[in-house]
Amino acid sequence: MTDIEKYIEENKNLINDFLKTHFSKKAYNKKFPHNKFSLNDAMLYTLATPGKRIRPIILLIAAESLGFSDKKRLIPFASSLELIHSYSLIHDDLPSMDNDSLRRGKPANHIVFGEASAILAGDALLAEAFVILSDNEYIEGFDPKKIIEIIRELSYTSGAGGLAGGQFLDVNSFGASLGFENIEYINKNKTASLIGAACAMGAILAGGDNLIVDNFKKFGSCLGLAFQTIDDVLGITGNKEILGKTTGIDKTNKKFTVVENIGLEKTYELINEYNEKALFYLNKTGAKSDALIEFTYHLTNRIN
Ligand code: GRG
Repeated sequence: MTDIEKYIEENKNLINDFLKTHFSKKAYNKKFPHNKFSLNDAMLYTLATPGKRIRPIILLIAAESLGFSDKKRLIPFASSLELIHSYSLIHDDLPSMDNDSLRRGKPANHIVFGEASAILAGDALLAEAFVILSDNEYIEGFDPKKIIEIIRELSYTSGAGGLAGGQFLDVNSFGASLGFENIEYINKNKTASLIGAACAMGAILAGGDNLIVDNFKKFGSCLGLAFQTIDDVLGITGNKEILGKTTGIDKTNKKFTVVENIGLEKTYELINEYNEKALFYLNKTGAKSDALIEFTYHLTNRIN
């Protein structure tokens, strides 16, 4: 295992432990005798299934690269990103969106719980992320202004200015042959914005000034563009068992990704360009960036 793989593994466990403990303290498991499952079951079905946890991990590395060493205090904020991400995956798989039946190697949320419950599980995860970000126990000792800043960052990114805005254009473009710039615009919003927010939140919590936060956000956004582009490549060349999700779904949905637009060879060049741009902005943050550089290359070489 490389150093970054060890780091990811250790921190993944901290995030998973936090999520388990947080939800065990909550009373979202109310069900009537005729109910087979609670809302808590539907939320945790997707949230607790092993994912790569890259968004929380990147918040941790960003904060640590600016010298914030009390990692335990960052874990709730980092984990809130995973709730937003899991909600977006649940909604993304719905019949009215990507209509996919496999996620993280298991039947998608709506296949198990039904469409209405899956929508509500997604909604509840979205809201719970902000319950975590404003929880007295977790915010203790942080400057309240910083907490408001991270809440603004994550709420803006989750809404029209990020995930929902990008997804709106995406699902309303099935069958349309979009040019490169429009595809990149969608990717920037639906995927890269959350990775940018993760970096910005880490920098804010570590006390970075506006310029540092802005450069971290740009670093994350470029990294996120590379991440989505790799996802599109894996959607064509990847292995369904390793990916844990359906391959070829974009083709089924008549969704034209960067790969159809510029071809596979140029797509690999584009991924390198995004990474170079990411590292350019990272350099401008002045942070101790070794782990983030390693993380960037780790993501580029991913197979799932
Ligand atoms: C407001 C109704 C409404 C929807 C929310 C659904 C949505 C907006 C946005 C979805 C955007 C989306 C799902 C983008 C795909 C991003 C992506 C590459 C997901 C895969 O992420 P990984 O590889 O997955 O990190 P794991 O399973 O490892 O966590």
